[in-house]
Amino acid sequence: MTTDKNNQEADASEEREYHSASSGIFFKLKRVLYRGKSPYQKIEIIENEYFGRILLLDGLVQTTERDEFFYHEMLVHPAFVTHPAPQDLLVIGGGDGGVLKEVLRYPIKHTYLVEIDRQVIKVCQEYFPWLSPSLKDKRTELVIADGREFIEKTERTFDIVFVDSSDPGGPSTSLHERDFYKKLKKCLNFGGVVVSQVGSPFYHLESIKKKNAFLKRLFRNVCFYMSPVPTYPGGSWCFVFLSDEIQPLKIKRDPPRGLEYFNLDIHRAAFSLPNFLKHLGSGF
Ligand code: AG3
Repeated sequence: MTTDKNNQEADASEEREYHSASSGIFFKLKRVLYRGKSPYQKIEIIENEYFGRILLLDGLVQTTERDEFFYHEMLVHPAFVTHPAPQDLLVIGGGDGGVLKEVLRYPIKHTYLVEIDRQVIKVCQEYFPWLSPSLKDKRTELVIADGREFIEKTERTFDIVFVDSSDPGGPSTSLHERDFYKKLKKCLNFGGVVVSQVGSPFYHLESIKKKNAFLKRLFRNVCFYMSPVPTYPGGSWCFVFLSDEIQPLKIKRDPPRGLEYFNLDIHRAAFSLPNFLKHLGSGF
């Protein structure tokens, strides 16, 4: 039996994210690099022996040094290998710079990064310096704003939009709603694509089903795909590829060299869904 003292020690030396009321993931703390509160959320950067540096927002794991490539490569490259000539890009969220790092591997003209929380950008520049050079690239235009308000106001249109939100509940809530996608659609060029993270296919299935229901009314092609992300709930993550014109299995180009996870076999396989998700989406 554990004593109260042991429990206290365990709490102080670990960071935990609960995935359900009775299960989750824990990280032994090697060091706490930053703990703070912005007007939007609690921001933490910790160091763990195995995963290296870890960013948590409101206690939810966003990025780890060791496994960030699964998520960032799988959010970005499927749209790039299927869009014929993406030039104007928009990234909503993604203040750690990981999505931009992948986007800027391609010869694009311009990308916005629209992040609501300037403190996330600031601490990630300090503690994840290998992700953030992309923020200083001359093709990048940084905007500190709410993603939904930005798309409501902008007169620009885009070839690909990446929605790198956190879970619904905190400042990302509006990025999971129908109204946001309806407005986003108006910002797309002909042949435009939107890719969003939509959560764990295991823990967040109900929310994925709800999204599917309204997305199918907005876009002709609603194509869910999956990838492992070892530190996210369930270890496997779900994304959605949305377009009226582009089909994700019609591949137009090779990915850049030097990726750690994504290749064209992975691309094709990622769109094969398990039986409990197979009925979702449309347009293949
Ligand atoms: N955005 C998706 C994070 C979702 C994680 N959810 C969780 N741990 N419950 C990641 C941002 C990385 N650029």
